[in-house]
Amino acid sequence: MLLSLLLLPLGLVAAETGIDAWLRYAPIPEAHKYAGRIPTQVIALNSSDLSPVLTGAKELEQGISSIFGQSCNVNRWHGGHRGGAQRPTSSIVIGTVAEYSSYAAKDSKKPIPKLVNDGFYLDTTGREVLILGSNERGALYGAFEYLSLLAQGNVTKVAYASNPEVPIRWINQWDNLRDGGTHGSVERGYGGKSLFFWNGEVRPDLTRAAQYARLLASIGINAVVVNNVNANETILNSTNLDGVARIADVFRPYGVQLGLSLYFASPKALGALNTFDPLDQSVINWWTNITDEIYERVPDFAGYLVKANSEGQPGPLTYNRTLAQGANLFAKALQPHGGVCVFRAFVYDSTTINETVWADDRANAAVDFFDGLDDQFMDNVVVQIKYGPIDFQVREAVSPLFSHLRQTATSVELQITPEYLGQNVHLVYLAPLWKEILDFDLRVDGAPSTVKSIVNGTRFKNTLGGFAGVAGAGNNQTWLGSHLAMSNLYAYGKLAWNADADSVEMLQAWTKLTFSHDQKVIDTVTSMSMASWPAYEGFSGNLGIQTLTNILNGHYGPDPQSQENNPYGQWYRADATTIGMDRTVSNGTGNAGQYPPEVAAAYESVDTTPENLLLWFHHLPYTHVLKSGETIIQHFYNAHYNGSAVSNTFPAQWESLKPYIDTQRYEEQLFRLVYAAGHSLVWRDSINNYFFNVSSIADEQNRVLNHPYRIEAESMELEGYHPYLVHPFHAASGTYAIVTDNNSTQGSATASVPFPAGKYDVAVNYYDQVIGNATWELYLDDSLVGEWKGDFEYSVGSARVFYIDGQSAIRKTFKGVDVKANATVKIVGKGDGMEPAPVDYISFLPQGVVD
Ligand code: GCV
Repeated sequence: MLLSLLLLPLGLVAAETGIDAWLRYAPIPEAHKYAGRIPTQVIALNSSDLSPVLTGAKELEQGISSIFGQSCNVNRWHGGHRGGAQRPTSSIVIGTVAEYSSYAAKDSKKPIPKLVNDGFYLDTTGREVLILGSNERGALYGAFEYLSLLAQGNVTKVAYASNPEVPIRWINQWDNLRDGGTHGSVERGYGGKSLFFWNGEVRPDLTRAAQYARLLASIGINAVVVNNVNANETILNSTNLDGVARIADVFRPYGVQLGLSLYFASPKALGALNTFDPLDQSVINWWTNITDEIYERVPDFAGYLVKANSEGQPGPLTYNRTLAQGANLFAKALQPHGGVCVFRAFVYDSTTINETVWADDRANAAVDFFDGLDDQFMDNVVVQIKYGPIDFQVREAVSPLFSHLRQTATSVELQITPEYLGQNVHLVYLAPLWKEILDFDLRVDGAPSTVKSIVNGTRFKNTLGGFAGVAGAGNNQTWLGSHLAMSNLYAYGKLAWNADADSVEMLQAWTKLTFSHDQKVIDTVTSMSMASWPAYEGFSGNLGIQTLTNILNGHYGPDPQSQENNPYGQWYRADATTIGMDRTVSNGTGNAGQYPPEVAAAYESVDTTPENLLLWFHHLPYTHVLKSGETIIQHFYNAHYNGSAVSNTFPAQWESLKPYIDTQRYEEQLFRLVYAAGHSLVWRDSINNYFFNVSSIADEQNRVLNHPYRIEAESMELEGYHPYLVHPFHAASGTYAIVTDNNSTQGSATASVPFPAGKYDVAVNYYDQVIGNATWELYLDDSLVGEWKGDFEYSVGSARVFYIDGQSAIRKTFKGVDVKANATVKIVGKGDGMEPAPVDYISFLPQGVVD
């Protein structure tokens, strides 16, 4: 310990994998200065061995020893004389408020402010530090709060109560029981395989599941739904229910309850009934029995999460029953046990909408489907609503459904795993996006009606409700695939506890806990993270047009065309002169009219619609002039240049932190940032080329399709390589790439360098598919500049990419290369498997130029 304290100021930081996330309890700078101010004993009040109170006590012991190098042993008080535990000058008392009142002597008992379920009181002002929970879980939360202060070097005297604003603070994991298939082990997860399931069953070793519960408890999460909402009925077979009970057992000491997603047709698929009609008595009995069986195994079972009649999932509509009848089927079975049925509002039917019908609109689906059902749901039903009416896009209007359900409790579904926002390969800090949603005022009945006030129950006086976060955590050491992405998980928990938490403050606390107290680290991570969502929006989809990613495959790289001309309803209706969804009542899909009158009126008119949602609500000419004076099309071009330029600043910003961050986390993050900077240029060029092609309107600054530093691969002298027309066309510079003549053969492309002698960053844009590990070599005047392999797929967990397109497009840069006059550049590629060593272009970038 002493050694590590001495080494820290020198910047010699030990390698870390990221598995401890923000719970590293790293020794704080000048820890010795705190000597005498840190308690030396924890007194755990009347706690059983598996109680969250004891977990909290042990966490305090471990944390204080690690942060300050000082022991702080746990003693357990089980009633009777309080001297049972030795009372040194300074101790921490942790327990429930009820236990505290038996423990404390009458004369020294402190008045405790009012606490709601899971709330806690932290008081460091007296001789004893008090950590008191309204319940055992609350006490654990208090322990984590105190440790977080200590780990940030904050020993100021405080006394306050902290209460969660909502009872539902859940994580949804979209974990499949089996790996393989189109979605792998964790659907939309980029951090490895499922923590819970393998080969159709619950994993024998649940060590990581317990560690996950610890991490989640530290940010106030009280339940995890462990299996995919695209559920499989076999989760309910008796082997799996035994397994599920084992997961609940490892969660319990952390106060984390377990929930399950259900396959609506299970009575038929698993129970061998000939129906799954929610009103059929045999179906009702089947669900009642299975629910009772679950509670026998998991007495504190949280409840069910149901995706029905959506994306191929069966549901009550299959039998002409309402969604409320479907939800109540489960709610009734859960009610005697105190469980909750969370029913998802993500219901749409892609077979009934058609882009050529001007009034058709997937964004209308949820309100249409839930119309007239508000007074039909049982009290233990919560309707879980994605933040926008489509699907976790880079920007969406708030879902209008929040304003329609007044008698029904609702929760907001946020996606921590950024399926449409760079899949944790790109950096995107999501708290600012979430806060825009939570703070949005729907003005129901002309009165303040923010989304946060609706889901926390204050607006419509509901007692349930809250937050669901789709986390996508997996079993690699970083949990989410990227170190910097963990700020999103942290911020999600903090916002679910208190939706007013500030994006920067959360980020900075997280940075301190995760990386370093050094101001340079805090400032740099803040600057990168706060710029990241705007940058991503800049180079993906602007003005509310959605992310413009490939929605048919991967949801990762640029592919605007994939959103049009299909029944998935993520359209933006671009033609040669106009673009955008007309969602007005007067002339469009009527979606604006799903909002309460004040908001509807604002969205109805171009002038009063916020510009960042202009094309979400309006169909306009590319030449429409924005408040900035730019036309829509010029705004697209500029935003893509600006956004990708910001992304290209991230690697150097991160590099400036090298002395402060351990090598492993530093290198792993740098790898992603460098890749993402290159990929942001792929995005930029792809989207700009596409819209230039559609609109025929040139970039005023003459950047689009004009790349003076590039040599197109298809224009080089080719041997064993041939030109390849890329689909979509805009995913290649000049629409063509080159591929080797056969998958396993070698090819070369040679050209003379038409630039003056000098120092250049030489960038090769190529494609790395998952179907092989081709190799490339780059030569200048026959001397090797560098060689590399097409093995990107092993280093990141993003969508697996089979094709030569905007998702597999990638850049390799060699910095500061000396190029002689009249040099010859040659690239040699060797195919492997089915990967034909594709190359798009080579750039010779003068120092400081990004292109
Ligand atoms: C779990 C989107 C995602 C799907 C997800 C679905 C949902 O369509 O791409 O992977 O399925 O939303 O939220 O149910």
